[in-house]
Amino acid sequence: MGNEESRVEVDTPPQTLKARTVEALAQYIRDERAKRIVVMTGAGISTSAGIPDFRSPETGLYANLARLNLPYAEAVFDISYFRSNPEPFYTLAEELYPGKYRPTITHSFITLLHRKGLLLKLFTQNIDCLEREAGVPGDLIIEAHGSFATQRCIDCKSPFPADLMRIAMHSNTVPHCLDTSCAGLVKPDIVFFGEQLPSSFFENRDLPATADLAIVMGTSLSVHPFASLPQICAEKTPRLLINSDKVGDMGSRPDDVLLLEDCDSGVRKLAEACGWLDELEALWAETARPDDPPQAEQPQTKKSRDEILQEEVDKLTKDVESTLNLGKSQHEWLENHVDRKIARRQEEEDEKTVEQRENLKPPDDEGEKRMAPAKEEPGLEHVYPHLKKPSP
Ligand code: CNA
Repeated sequence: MGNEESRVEVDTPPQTLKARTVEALAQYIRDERAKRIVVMTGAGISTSAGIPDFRSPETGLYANLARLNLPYAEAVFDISYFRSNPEPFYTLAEELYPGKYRPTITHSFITLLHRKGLLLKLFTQNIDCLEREAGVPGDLIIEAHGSFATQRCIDCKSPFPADLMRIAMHSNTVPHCLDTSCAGLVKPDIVFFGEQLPSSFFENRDLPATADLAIVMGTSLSVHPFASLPQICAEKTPRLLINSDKVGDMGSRPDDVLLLEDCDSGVRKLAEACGWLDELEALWAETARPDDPPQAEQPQTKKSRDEILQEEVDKLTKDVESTLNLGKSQHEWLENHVDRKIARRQEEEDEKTVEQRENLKPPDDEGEKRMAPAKEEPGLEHVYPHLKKPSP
């Protein structure tokens, strides 16, 4: 992982900041010119809490789920696949279920922005609810990909009680609709590929245009429509990226600042430059729980972030393997069966979509769905045309 402040690749000098540096950005904040900050986050802000992201090579969940013979790694969040085989999702869900993890200092940094009256909105793709646990008020959070807060039957859409859901999660069983005439599968209101995003996303998606600073952290900016949010900011609005690598169009504007490093160290740098570091550390200390190892002892474990993540991923992988518990031949049968079923359903849907398009009016924003990003491994592109990489 790099630990560098990267220069942007544009020749135009910054228009709003004095320079494309954290110090210049901190000066902008100290001068009270950033009073409406939008923050956009993804799985990378929670990896230091012990929750693996999707796409980091080696430690990401996709890299590890791929070896489980799922037809393709994203199938675990694919609604069609879930209908046929919900167990892999439930195994993952049990791991991600709120209550197990402590928020990171990056989450606390967002809380600090709120306490200072500077947070306009937090757009998160995360489903772990750690922002809430860190103290960011719910009305300032747009959970673009939903959350574990509520759940319902995927067929009749009846809500399912939270206490029964908790029991199902902890006992590793797949819950079904309480209406016995339906008995459909129950799923937390997490947005799967192919499902619509919550209306709150569409109601607030233009907000970044009114922001005076955008902070993008821990996301590969590869899942649409979330990925286009930073582009909604006005051209002169400074945008800060704190991420292991450069993503999206970040770095292409004159007032973009890139901190290509760990989120936690990045927010500490920014907080220090703003003169807030002690306050931030104190705020984060409030999130410690009695059973967390004392902070002084943490370095003695001598485990790197990657080692901790790898252990977490190995455990998850084992759990999924044992939950699936299918013989090879059963597995092949299931995959073929599911593939054929998905293909048939998709063909029917494609026919309908073509018919609708031919009739027709342009797609409306409200209908926008969470799009699976193009993927590397061979898979179901023939079934899901939207998974195909755009030709160069
Ligand atoms: P992603 O595609 O896995 O990308 C994560 C990005 O963060 C990558 O660019 C990594 O290089 C970077 N990264 C990872 N760790 C760090 C770190 N410590 N410091 C700096 N950068 C880091 O994840 P996205 O959020 O972009 O993808 C969207 C998916 C992931 C959403 O739909 C989420 O629901 C889903 N997800 C959420 C969680 C969670 O809730 N914690 C966990 C795993 C996946």
